[in-house]
Amino acid sequence: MKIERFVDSHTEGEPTRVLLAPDGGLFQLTLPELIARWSVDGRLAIPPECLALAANPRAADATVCALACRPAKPGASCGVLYWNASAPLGMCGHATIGLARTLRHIGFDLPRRASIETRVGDVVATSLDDGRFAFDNVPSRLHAREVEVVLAQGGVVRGDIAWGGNWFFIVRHDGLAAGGRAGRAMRSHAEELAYAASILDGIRRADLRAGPENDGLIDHVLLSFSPSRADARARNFVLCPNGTFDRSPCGTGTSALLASMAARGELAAGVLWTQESAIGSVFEARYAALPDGSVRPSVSGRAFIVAEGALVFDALDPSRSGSWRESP
Ligand code: PYC
Repeated sequence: MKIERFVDSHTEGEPTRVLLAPDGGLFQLTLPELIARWSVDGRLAIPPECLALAANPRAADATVCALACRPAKPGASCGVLYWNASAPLGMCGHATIGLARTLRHIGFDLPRRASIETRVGDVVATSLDDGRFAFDNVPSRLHAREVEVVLAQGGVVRGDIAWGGNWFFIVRHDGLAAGGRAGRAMRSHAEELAYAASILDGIRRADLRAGPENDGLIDHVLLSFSPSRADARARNFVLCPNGTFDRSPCGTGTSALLASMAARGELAAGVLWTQESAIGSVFEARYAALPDGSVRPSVSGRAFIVAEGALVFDALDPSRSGSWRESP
């Protein structure tokens, strides 16, 4: 499978690299075929040279790759596999908005409401009249409340574990939870990154797992703060599995937060939630309640194309397929 063509975009500040077949269209494999091809002992493992497409020196280290492939089911527009520099993602909200924007950009016949297959379920991307895109996410749910994580430097944090297409550990500093503490504003990116990383480290040391989806791997930490914008309800800082933070308000993280707030009775179905990101961009979100107690979030935002072209693999480049390697 030759990966050659790409289109880069950002969604509310967070980069997406859509990977396309050499003819500039979808890869002819379906998502199940791609997953079978890239699985080792039943586990999906993105080949190192593909992980490298989402990392320095080929890409900003926050980049999420989206490999667009042929749909497996009738009625779907395409399948997509998401990964960042370290591992596959389940769903990716900002990248779904980036993918929809990119498919429009390349002239793909994308219906106004397009069903897109991801490895954790189908989502629906909608083109909005004002140029934004929205996606109806996979069912999202609260898994556990007020779980304690012990930090290596001492102290304990309490958070909710929720699914929004990835597993999130959510720590609330927004002051909105009933009976909770007063909110605080986000500090510097470096301070929140260190704080979130210490929480993820505590989760890993305790081998804390969530529900069955994605093998229960809790690989994202969402810190929720008081907003800096008058039009937002809260601001988040989301640590991703590769150690970077999400510059967008994180579509799957916003979904997990909505599921948690819904279960806690803090946000009613259909009510608009405006989520500010670590850099001050916003997503709008709301949810519909599902009969099994989970929720279906719908999240919207803007994406912008920033580059398109062909990847070049120079035989003399020590970094052509990932980390620095001297050529023999
Ligand atoms: O928007 O869902 C998202 C996301 C996950 C990781 C980075 N962005």
